[in-house]
Amino acid sequence: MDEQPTRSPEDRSRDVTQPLSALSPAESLKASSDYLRGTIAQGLVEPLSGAISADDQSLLKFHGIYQEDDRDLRDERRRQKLEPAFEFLVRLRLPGGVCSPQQWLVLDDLARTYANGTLRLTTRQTFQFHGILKKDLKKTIQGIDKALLDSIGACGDVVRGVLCSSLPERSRLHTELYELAKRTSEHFLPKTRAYHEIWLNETKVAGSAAEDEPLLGKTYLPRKFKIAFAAPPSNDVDVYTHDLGFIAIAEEGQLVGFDVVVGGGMGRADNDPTTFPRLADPIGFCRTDEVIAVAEAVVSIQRDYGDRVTRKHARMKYTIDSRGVTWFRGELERRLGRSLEPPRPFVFTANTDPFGWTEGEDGRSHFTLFVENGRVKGRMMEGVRALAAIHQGDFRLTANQNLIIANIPAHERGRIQAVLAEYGLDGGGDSGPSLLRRNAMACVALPTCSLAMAESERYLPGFITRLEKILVDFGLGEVPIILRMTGCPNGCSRPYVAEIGFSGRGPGTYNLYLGGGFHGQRLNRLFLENVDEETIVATLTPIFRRFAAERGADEHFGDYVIRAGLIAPVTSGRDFTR
Ligand code: SRM
Ligand code: SF4
Repeated sequence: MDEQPTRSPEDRSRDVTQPLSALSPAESLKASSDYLRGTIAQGLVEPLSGAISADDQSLLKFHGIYQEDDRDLRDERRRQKLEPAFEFLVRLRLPGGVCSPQQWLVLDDLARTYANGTLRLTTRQTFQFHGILKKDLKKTIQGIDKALLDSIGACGDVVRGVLCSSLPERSRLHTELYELAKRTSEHFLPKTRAYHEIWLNETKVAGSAAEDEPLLGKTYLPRKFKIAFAAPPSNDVDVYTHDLGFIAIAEEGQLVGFDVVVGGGMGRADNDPTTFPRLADPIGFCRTDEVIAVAEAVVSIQRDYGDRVTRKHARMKYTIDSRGVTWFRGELERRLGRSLEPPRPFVFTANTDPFGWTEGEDGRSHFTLFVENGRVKGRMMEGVRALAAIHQGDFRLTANQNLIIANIPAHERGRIQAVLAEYGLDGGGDSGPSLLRRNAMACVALPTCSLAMAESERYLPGFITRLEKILVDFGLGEVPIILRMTGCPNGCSRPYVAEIGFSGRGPGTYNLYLGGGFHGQRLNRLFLENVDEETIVATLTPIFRRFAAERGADEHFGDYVIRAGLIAPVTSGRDFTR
């Protein structure tokens, strides 16, 4: 583990110089929480309700847990004068998305025993359990701990799980990036023992008032903070949507360092132009051994300058938007004590996953399994369980909600293929689902997400069936088009970089966005507001027809709608709301 980061006396003084009363209520809650303990332990054993208090719900997020309720049952329970069907989501911290087959088997057991019998692979390369009751939360976390995994800092105002390109065919580079993602994640882990005390029965050490968060202090960060490592030509982590991104630069096959990009994010609110998605800006190049120092300096700037008064303005993208990239670079260089070299050239070609079999440089094989919207359930869940029982490599979750059965020794490939075939999971190649479906993503939304305004995960598969037919009729079945959907404007499936994006507005209605960059390099723009499926299909059909007739060689759909004058390109975050 890296040395504990420290704050300078100047940084530490920030804890006391800002009067908490002037800040958002979330700040006082964090400050008075005794380093994220609150009254969570008491709330867990309170027998009269399946819920816990509102303040503890906010603190629970730092432990990787959200309180939700089954929204399908809301009306009926209200009629019966019952409290909502409260349940909890547990999100693991899994840097780089890698786990062992043994860990998979434990998680599969936990999903069947305490959750809703499914595993959800998220857009940030980790697992979520849905539907856990309050009484089973502790047992679930203890089960996760037994598998040498945890959910610390998977949510909350901290550095979240760190992403890393999945790179099935580039074994050496993946090893290097994965190690860095893990180190970076560990470096920023909260230091409080609250998680161990509450969930794992660790005894609080007497006099632990001396406990401290050396880097972040007791108010942690103003808001969530996301980091990703990408390896061109693959942008499978959508690096520009991150607060901080590291883009691997290789020379003569060797990793020499990273281009650093800062200030990305997707979240926005409807009818509030002060909120907008934003893509990260390049600010320089750093050597591989400088990654942690750069990350720490960037995080410390956001700690000190992020907006702690207005929470919806608290992400680092707004800090950079308000103060400017030049200011940010200057502040970063001041904290680093040196100038950053200019960014180096690289090329991204796609943000999707290569499906089916690939072979790594070391001769090991990898199979990328398409998991529709990340939901592992039913026959697929049985199949992956059977794979986990014999697999000698590891599992790799992708940021596109898919699963790689990775590092299969040559002599084992036949056995793995046989299990894939037995469970009908071998259709990752050309015979499988359409390109549109394989490259699409939907966020969770209903029935668990408390912020959802429309369906997403449950709705997208059927909607895609409708679009697939239209695309095939126009001869576009083999043209990759990136389509993403969410049930609200928060952007959990990163819809604002999709060529076709949807965000839910209400039951059965969505905003339609067009013109995103094929490999995540350009935001899309609002094309139609608050429309239903019939309107969307009636709108997209003639656009697809024109695309088929007028498409340039290898032209992508997002580029075409701009060239054809159907929509103006978005050039900055603020421009998104224009
Ligand atoms: Fe998200 C909140 C699900 C990736 C932006 N997100 C939520 C919550 C926890 C709802 C809540 O606060 O009560 C959702 C839980 C629903 C459920 O029942 O599972 C939720 N987010 C997800 C996941 C599971 C979607 C998925 O289909 O995979 C993803 C879990 C990622 C993980 O493993 O950590 C997920 N969320 C994202 C991403 C994509 C990314 O990070 O690459 C984004 C956009 C990028 C960004 O952060 O800007 C994202 N989620 C949000 C936001 C808006 C943040 C903002 O800056 O405004 C919220 C709302 C909030 O934080 O207040 C949110
Ligand atoms: Fe929930 Fe909205 Fe995120 Fe979808 S985008 S999971 S509806 S918060």
